[in-house]
Amino acid sequence: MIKRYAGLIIMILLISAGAGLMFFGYEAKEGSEDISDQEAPYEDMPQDGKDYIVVGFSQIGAESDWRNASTESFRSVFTTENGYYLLYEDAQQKQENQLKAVRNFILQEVDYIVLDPIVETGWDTVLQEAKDANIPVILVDRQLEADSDLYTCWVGSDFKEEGRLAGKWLEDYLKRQERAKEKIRIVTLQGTPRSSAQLGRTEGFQEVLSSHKNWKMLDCQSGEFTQAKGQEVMEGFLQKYKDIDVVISENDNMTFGAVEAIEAAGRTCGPKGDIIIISFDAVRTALQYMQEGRIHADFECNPMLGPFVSNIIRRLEAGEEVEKVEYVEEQYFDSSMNLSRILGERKY
Ligand code: GYE
Repeated sequence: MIKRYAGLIIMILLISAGAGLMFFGYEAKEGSEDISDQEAPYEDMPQDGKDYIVVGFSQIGAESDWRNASTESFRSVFTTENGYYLLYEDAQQKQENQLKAVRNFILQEVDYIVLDPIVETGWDTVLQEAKDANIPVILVDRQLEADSDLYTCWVGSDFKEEGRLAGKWLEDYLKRQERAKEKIRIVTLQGTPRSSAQLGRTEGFQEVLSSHKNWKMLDCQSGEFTQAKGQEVMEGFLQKYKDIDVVISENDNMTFGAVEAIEAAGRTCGPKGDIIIISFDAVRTALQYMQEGRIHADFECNPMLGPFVSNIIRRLEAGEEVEKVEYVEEQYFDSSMNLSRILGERKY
């Protein structure tokens, strides 16, 4: 904010100096840049004298329902009514776009940078640049590998725990079905490779898998967290493997694609069908799929991180300490629950 005012004052001084030169007959040469024509740093920021907190948010993309709910959460909290001016950048699934966005935020002298890192590695240099510019970086959702001095804090989900819970759920379910000793053939639709959501969910499930000699992981392939790719990968699995007992799908949109592929191949899934489907995110449409008896269980990942980040910023503004790492609360859903009641209260 202060930086911004300093910028404005300098601009006013330069404009007045320019006007003064013209008054004394020093006209600017044709084609040379007239400072008064330069774009204001924050184009649509209301010029009402209020002291807005400028937040640059680098979002990953729009690959899933979860992601869209996340974007909506930030957009609805970081409004001018709430005292913020939001610079939003969609990286369209590319780390290079995120690096560019963060560098632009630094050039624009934002007050805070919020980053949801697509993958875990490759951030050290840009984080150092933000640190050198004294701009706090708040990480959300996915995590990254870097010296913890290079960012202020992180808030998001425990992906490894989600994977572990999914494994435990399968263990219990098979017991209840009296299939605990049977050979269980599993395939996994993984998310974006090297993203912390993919790594954590894979590792957590793997932990439980390794304690069951009769569970066999036939294949793991990335469906990039999208419905189209999830469907394509599942079609491949169905052609390659005659017997598949369980599909672990690392997000709901890949699950929608997988269910499509299974049904198109004349196979069945869900509690009354022959393939067990376990999914992650628990967005509304997935819970509807569960209600229709097409998926078994879904492990929630909370996308509503906007209010958490706003709270962090308010505390930082007040000079308070914030938690370095903050996990949000999550639950799971399965077809034994009262899904119409749950859907009635569901916000995403
Ligand atoms: O599960 C998936 C999204 O990072 C937790 O990204 C997020 C994941 C989420 O595309 O749907």
